[in-house]
Amino acid sequence: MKMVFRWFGDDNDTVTLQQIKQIPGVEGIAWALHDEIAGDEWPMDKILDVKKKADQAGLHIHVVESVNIHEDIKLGLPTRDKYIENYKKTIAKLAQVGVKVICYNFMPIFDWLRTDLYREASDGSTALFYEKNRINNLDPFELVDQINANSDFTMPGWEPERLQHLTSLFNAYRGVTSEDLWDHAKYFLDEIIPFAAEHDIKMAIHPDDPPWPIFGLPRIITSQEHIRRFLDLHDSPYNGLTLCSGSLGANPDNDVIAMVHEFAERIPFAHIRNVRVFENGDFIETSHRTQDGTVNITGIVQAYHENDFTGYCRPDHGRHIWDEQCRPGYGLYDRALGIMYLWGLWDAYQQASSYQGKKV
Ligand code: CS2
Ligand code: MN
Repeated sequence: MKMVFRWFGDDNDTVTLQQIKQIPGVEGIAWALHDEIAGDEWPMDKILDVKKKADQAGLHIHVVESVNIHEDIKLGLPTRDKYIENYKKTIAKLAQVGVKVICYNFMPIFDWLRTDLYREASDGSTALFYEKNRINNLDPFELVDQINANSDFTMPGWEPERLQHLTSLFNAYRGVTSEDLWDHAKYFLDEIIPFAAEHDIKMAIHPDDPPWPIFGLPRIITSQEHIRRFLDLHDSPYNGLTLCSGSLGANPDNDVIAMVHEFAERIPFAHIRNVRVFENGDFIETSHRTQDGTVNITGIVQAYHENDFTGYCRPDHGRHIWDEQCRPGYGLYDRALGIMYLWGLWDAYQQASSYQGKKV
């Protein structure tokens, strides 16, 4: 298991590369050019700038999260070919600087969705929270205004330039069904996966967060069955999965341990984090510890270990603790604690298997 840490760049993150380097066992960053608009070809000078900074800090840049997909590709519009060409050009450039994995998602309009960025727990910490009933009754425009008013950062998936076109985006999706989305995903994969394979870059689809349709928009990467279908759309080791335990864990019907076992060969990137799901369907992000949420993190790490997982892993989100002022979900402290929990579990399984004479 190779540990990485998400980094949003010099101007867009409170966490520094040096701090990241000081977390035990972290060898690289999961990064992106966050000011590039989905569909545009990434400029080489900006890619090299990130590489230079990471090199200086002693961290690698093997994992990109995310190269976002233009809505026209998800909508299956004729203009998609132009954006797919740009995507390929970006892949070719990333291959040149040693990138191995590209994480991306296929969610219409919105990326992750929460109703509250700073929900306070009884211990005074705050965390991302999702109130199911409120979403069911909420006008998406209101939510976009609230999210952007409450964050000092540009948040991936919530870029103001993109969301100012919200009305036309909603109109464009009118009548687009989940089966259409499957067709459009297949078209994308058939174009991109052979190209990525030639460049030895594994594409790693991130599940939908939360894993169910929102605001009448279809969502398809939501369950074990759907992930199987997605991986079968184009059967290649380069059509891979970012298995995010927190996104999928928001639906208690999802058995993430079973997914690790079934898809192990196709997981170049693991996101490991916990959530607590309540009876009414609300959920809050918690510490990584198994007992603190409803996702069995211990069992998940065990499953990765049993499958001799050699892919990249990151702690995904964290709470905001010890008065840290940071991007919502992306503070230093709780994610660093999460990493130490993951290493603790991993090393214990490693030790136990070596004791039993198994290969370590
Ligand atoms: C991430 C997602 O910050 C987050 O919630 O887990 O934004 C993730 O990076 C994307 O969905 C992957 O494309
Ligand atoms: Mn994730």
